[in-house]
Amino acid sequence: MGYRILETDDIPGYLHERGHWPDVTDIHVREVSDGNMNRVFLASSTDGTRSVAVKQALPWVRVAGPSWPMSPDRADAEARAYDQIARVAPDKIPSVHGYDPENYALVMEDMSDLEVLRTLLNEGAAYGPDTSARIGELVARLSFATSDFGMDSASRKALIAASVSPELCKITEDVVLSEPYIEHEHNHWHQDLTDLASEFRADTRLRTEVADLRHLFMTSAQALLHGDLHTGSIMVGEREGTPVVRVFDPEFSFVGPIGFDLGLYWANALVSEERARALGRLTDHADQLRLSWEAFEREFRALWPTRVDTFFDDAYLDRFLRRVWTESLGYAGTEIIRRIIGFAHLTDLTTLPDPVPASRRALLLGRELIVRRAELTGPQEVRVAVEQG
Ligand code: SR1
Ligand code: MG
Repeated sequence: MGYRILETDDIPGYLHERGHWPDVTDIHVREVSDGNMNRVFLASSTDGTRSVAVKQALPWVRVAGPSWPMSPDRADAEARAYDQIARVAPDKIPSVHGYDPENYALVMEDMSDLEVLRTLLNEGAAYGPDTSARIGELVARLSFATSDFGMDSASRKALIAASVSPELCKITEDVVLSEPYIEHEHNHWHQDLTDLASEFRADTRLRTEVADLRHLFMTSAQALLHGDLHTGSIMVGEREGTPVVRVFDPEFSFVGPIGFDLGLYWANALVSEERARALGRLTDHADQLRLSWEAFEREFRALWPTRVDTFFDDAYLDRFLRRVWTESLGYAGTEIIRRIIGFAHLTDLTTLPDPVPASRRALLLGRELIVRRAELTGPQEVRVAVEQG
């Protein structure tokens, strides 16, 4: 039949045809699309005993419409990433009930009993003791398993080839890693940030450091990434008294530098901290970068004795982790900056009564993280940079 764009009324028949739903008369569907890229529907039975989410990639960027065409192949990348993550951290992603490559549609676990982490943080909730540690563990497990430490060389080459995702990588190379530092029609910012946006465009040292991070993003095939690991790609909550953390939306997945995933998470945690500071309701924000890094490092070191290639010795592990740390800080800086003067902004800041003071602090911190990343040798040094404002 070929690719067809699904509307709300198509979902009952679609789920029935695909074998996901027995009774096509007992199904209620609502569209809950929220991210920039795709459409999402939730389907449930009247008695609430059965429910699924359907996510479909459109042939364009959802928030821009047909004027920004984009191959729906990104759904293939997402399905592949879920498959890989399920091998190492099945409890940290939604269950995937099926992928339909003809329609670029995933049928997945309904997670509407959980909350998007960004939404909770914006409402003033604390992270709690588990969230950032679980994220650090997930990045460690996925990145170790899909690196040359976790896979033999030939399988790795096959993974790299299968995970090539030129269009989605180009979005990141553009909207994260270059456009905010040049004049570009995608860029926009609060009028009271015009001085900093101009200063950043004129800052040649900053530009060269971003060029370095951009080139690393283009060339450093260290491990399979989530590729867009911000707090809007994480759901949290509790099921049967146990804390639950689920990472979703890995459509930007490809084999790239591990620090990109950690850096995106750190940036979003640091921006949520600036929101909380502006509102006078800081809770456990200051701990999150450290907790995620410590969990990442602990898990990566725990996996190290299982590496498939022992030419990589223990001293090399120390060197490798130091590099991942430094690169993560750089990517955190680029993510902060693009979220304030680039294309896609964050509700953490845009919904503040006055977004300007927090945005200024965040922009300046972002630049520090990029240009001083080699000097900031641990979480405590980053704390000093954050608090100096
Ligand atoms: C055109 S897409 C802009 C952003 O939305 C996605 O969620 C990614 O973060 C991307 O950079
Ligand atoms: Mg997304």
